[in-house]
Amino acid sequence: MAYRNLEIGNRGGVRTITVNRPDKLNALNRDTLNELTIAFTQAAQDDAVRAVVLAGAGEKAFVAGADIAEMHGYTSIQAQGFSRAGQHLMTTIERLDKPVVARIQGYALGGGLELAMACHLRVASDKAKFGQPEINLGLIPGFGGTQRLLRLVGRSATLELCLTGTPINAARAHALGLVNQVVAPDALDATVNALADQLAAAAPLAAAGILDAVLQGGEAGLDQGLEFETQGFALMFATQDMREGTSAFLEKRKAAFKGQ
Ligand code: CO8
Repeated sequence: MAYRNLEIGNRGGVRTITVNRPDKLNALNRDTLNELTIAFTQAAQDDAVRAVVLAGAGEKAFVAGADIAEMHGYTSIQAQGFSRAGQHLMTTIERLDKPVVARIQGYALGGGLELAMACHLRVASDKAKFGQPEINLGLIPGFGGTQRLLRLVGRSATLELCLTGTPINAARAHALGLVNQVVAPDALDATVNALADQLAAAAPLAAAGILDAVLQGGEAGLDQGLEFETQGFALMFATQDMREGTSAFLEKRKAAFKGQ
């Protein structure tokens, strides 16, 4: 399908989805939200895709938030629909059964930070900036920011970011556990590509099982989460990949996983 606001690339088992509105710092308007939802749904359905990289076009921003110009005229009902569409997208990304890496080179603000937080891993340039500036617009985060930020960095930092609206730099984001890696801008692509390649080469059903146990199990109580893990662990013994992985270890060779 042809997208107006996205660019799609494929490299081996890695699909790259790039938000492509650099003149608006990749702000998320309704069309872009819809296109992203379609692109991630297609990535989920395509067996050739083993890992996804989500990026923003241009040097300045990953995504500078929801499109303020579009939101400005919304009624409450339209805002509700917009928020729901955003939440649906974020949940679609988070529940993808293949790993998703956010490549963050500049601003990740508001809906942009929420989008990055819906991804499973985040790699940032040391020039990146992270924030929930909605309060400066008389708003609160609406694409899951209050909830995913809370789960990633805890209550104290979440309240600081949301109540002050002041962005933090990449070093602080790393110290808080908001991003997995921070690298120099000219090392960003190589780092993201190496990570995505590693994820794409891993056993796909095991990756799906880990995502499920951590994300779904993590929302349940400990006993329920551990039971989730036991069920997922046992399920792996029905896969060819588990036989292949353990055989390869015993035969001292590299495993070739097929996702079966
Ligand atoms: N929406 C729309 N346009 C934007 C946005 C945005 N979020 N961010 C930047 N742009 C546009 C600017 O308007 C400008 O367009 P133009 O050239 O036509 O005037 C262009 O991008 C370049 O931006 P600047 O000239 O402002 O670039 P600067 O380098 O001077 O500043 C900043 C960069 C600091 C990132 C600045 O652009 C900025 O503060 N942007 C807004 C950041 C923000 O507040 N984001 C949060 C938005 S609210 C949100 O995300 C809520 C999500 C949940 C919604 C739930 C729905 C109910």
